[in-house]
Amino acid sequence: MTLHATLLVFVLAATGRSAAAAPPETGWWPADLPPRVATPLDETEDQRRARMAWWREARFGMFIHWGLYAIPGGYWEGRRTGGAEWILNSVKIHPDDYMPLRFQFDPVDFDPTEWAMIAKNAGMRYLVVTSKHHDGFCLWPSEFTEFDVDGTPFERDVIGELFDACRAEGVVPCLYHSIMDWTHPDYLPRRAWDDRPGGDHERYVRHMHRQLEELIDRYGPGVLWFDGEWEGTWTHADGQRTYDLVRGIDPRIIVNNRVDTGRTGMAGLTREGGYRGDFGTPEQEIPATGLPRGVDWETCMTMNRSWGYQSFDVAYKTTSDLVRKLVDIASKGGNFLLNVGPDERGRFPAEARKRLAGGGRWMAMNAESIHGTNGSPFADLPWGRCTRSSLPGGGERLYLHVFDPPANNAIRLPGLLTEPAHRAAYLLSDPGRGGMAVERDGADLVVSLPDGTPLDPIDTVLVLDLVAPALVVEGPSIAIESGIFVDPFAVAIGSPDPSVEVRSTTDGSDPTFDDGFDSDRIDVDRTMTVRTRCFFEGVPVGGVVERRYEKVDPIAAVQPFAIRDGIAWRTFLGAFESVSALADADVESEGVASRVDLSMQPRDENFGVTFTGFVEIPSTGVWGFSLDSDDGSTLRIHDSLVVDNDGLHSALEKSGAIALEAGLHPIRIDYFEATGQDDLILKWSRPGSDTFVRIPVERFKR
Ligand code: FHN
Repeated sequence: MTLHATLLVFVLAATGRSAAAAPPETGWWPADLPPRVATPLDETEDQRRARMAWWREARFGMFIHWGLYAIPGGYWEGRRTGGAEWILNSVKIHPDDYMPLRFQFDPVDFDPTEWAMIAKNAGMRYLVVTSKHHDGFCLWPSEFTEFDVDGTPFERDVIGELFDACRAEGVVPCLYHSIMDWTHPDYLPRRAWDDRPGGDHERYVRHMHRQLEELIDRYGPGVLWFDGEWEGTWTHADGQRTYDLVRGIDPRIIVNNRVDTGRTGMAGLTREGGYRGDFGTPEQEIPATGLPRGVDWETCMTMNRSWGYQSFDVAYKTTSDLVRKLVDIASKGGNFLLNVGPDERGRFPAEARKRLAGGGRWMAMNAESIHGTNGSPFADLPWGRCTRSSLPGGGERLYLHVFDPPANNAIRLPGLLTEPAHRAAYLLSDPGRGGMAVERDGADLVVSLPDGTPLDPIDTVLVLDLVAPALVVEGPSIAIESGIFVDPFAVAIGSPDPSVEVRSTTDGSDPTFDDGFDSDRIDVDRTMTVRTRCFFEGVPVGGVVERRYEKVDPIAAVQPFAIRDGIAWRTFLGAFESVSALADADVESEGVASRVDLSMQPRDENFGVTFTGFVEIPSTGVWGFSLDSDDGSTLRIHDSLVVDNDGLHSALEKSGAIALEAGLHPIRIDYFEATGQDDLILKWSRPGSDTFVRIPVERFKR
């Protein structure tokens, strides 16, 4: 250890702080994980791949929500209030009444080694612990606040000790850090019942940045998991500079997308537009299949219903359900961050320990089918899931996760054209048990489960090696989605592989190998339904893919008497749940804007805005429009509802299309915001393009 590090360790030891001085990178990093790699902010795709490699390989981590809120544990002043880690906000507790909780923080049973070992034995390769949650209490001795562990009877450096223990167990230690801070004197917005004066956003950001530097320099987290980015004071610019600061301090670090403001609500993925963040963060939900390949994402989830400890929250998911969620997520190429909320004494709840132990037993035999795997090549498997990993020599290993064995014990792999490397598959948990026959049935491969195969009621994993990466035929590719058109066009039909032929019809009938035509392009000059299918050696493979194209006449432009630049707006106040409610609301204010945005919003929450005017269409054709909004919004052109994105929801983008003549067309946008983050972005796409861009200001008229 260098002299500097020795001195630092000495200083930390003298102050009762953990010896988790700037951690030595060598000697503790798990040998079976790719190394941490430092890359520049303008990293290449290869550099990004290297930096993300260990995290992608890990697939499974432990989330820990722990802090002062474990002391009340959902009770306040003798009453069961719920709220868990949100209790200050849920019960409207004044910070002056909440912050003294620190004098009760004395988790005498806190055993960081036990926590780290439980995570390791559960098959979790990384651990994300709350350094600071929304209540502002810091689980490490910070130079920049008194509201930290130093101010408690406990006084130990929780983060430092836990990081040391994780490293000793080969679990990568990481930090959750809340942007929102209900007790810091500079954080804005204040809670409505918090009458403390002052507050300064810029000063708060500087404070937060100083603490981030302190945390990274002292503990070296693998991931910084930001949260609480949704209040209006935190901006895209704040997200950008915070991400750049963090990656500048430690160029190896991985940062989630909640550092910035581009997260699409609880669905968690990052919208277009250069928002920072290395991975999406779906919360309490698992994305459906079909996420774009190469998108990094991690679902975070509670075992019961609470992130922070609540003794009465006993609604735990079963071990089987949790394991199958892990498998489902891995089969879609994502990571699973599973939460534990320790109690006020520093103990994991017994029900959580049981599930972690149960999941650990499954992982002890099947971890190879999770760690280091990639998503399934199949869209849907009725009997379970599939994960896969590369084999030396160019082959590929499929892990067939059998949740519900078919009655005939035939594990069918639809459309899998790649040949098996051996004529047998085997149980991952018992390779020596002898092979399971693998036969080709047309374009499918079928693995036969022998009677008496010992099945795991949670998930039986079979291994099937292929001679090359799996080629699976789901169906042909059709270049243009269904829709309306004005002028005739040609649509390209693609086969997934030269060995697979395509047959199509345009009269709505099912294509067969003999009577469908095999053109790789279809001229669409009238309203028609294109139905197409793949055939392998004359046998149908995958399903029929259908697209409907409707020929329409463009709507004529209007000739208003007088035209001026800009678009008119009116605002409304109220707790709306749909844009239709605006019709009954009184106008609060009105004016003219240069474009559709929220520059005129009367307040942060519970308001509506209506825009009316004209949009100038440059050329005749089918124009796409999209609304990206939180909460609901609609777009009408003439009297047609072109985009319906109404309802209470987090950031969500929806689109529609309409055929228009070049010229002016009347538009109306209705929007409402209930509570939380707000957003309204109107875009359009030109005929023949599927790229949506903001409408140029000069195109708005009134
Ligand atoms: O408000 C937090 C909540 O307390 C918890 O930390 C979750 C975990 O991702 N995130 C926020 C809710 O979306």
